[in-house]
Amino acid sequence: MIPIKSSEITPESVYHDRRKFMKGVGLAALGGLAVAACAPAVAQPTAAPAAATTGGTIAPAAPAASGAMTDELGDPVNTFEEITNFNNFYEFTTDKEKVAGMATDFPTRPWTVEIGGLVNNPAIFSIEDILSRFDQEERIYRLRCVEGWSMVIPWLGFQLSTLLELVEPKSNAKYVRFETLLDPEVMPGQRSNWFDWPYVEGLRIDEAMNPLALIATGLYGKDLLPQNGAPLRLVTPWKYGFKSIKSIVKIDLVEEQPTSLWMAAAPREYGFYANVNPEVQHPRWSQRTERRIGETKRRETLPFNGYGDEVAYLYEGMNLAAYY
Ligand SMILES: Nc1nc2c(c(=O)[nH]1)N[C@H]1C(S)=C(S)[C@@H](COP(=O)(O)O)O[C@H]1N2
Ligand SMILES: [Mo]
Repeated sequence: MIPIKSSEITPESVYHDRRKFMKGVGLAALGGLAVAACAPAVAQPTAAPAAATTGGTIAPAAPAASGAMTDELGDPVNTFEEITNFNNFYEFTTDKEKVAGMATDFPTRPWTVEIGGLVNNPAIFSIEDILSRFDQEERIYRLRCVEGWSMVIPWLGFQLSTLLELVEPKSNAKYVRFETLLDPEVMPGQRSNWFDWPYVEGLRIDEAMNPLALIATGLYGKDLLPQNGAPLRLVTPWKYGFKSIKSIVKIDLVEEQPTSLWMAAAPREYGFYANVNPEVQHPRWSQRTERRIGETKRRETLPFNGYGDEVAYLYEGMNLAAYY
């Protein structure tokens, strides 16, 4: 992970520009699919907020002057070009601008995901099963990488909670453990011993059940491309981007807290919770600001990446500084 240069940091408050956070906004229903397939310039403001939020008022989407797609704070979505050509996917390369080219031929069909561990109904789903069983909806989320950059991405996907409810976690299941495909033949980065492959990530079960936690299968109304974690990846927008594990083949309900690839690789630098927190600095750089891809000025990083109203309750009583 590349540290940001301190020269790039412009400590300038963006809070006063921002619209008040509105629950549910930016969570467009399936109806948004056709809209999302269009270029942002012709898309309409987000319609029909999803019913399932943590409660509270569902406000209408903030109309953007240009009619462009925006998140609930009014920030425009990044372009398809940006989202699909600037990637972290170490199974291919650590060069963000080369992932797309190297992943072009990554085979995402056939694909199965196995869901097991401490569940009553273990299952193996093909990607076709997943796409036909779970209604896909559009969700516009900010993605904040621990390295200090961010994007706004119009994902297509479904709530992780619906998948977990289907397999029925047992009462002793405390965590969800996710695993990426292990295949050094097609993922050349896995031939390097720098990391303990496969990529693993985890969530506490209540985090996984939170309505914001999404399994993404597409973006901009299209199937995910390999560089973004095709055919299915996790998205937890209140956490640093490394939690949103790509190209998942296995999901296990477990009793013990899983050790992620990053925790194993650099335990002093990457923790299990990894909630976006401007107050807690990475050992090698500050997390106070971030650079939105496509912009030059840095903006202030928001606690929980701006999703505190939805998720802060999960961490009540915890010393967040200790859970980087
Ligand atoms: N399997 C796997 N998942 C991964 C990564 C990775 O290297 N391998 N990188 C993570 C990091 S650090 C980030 S910031 C996001 C980037 O997602 P994007 O390329 O779709 O923007 O993916 C995350 N998921
Ligand atoms: Mo990241």
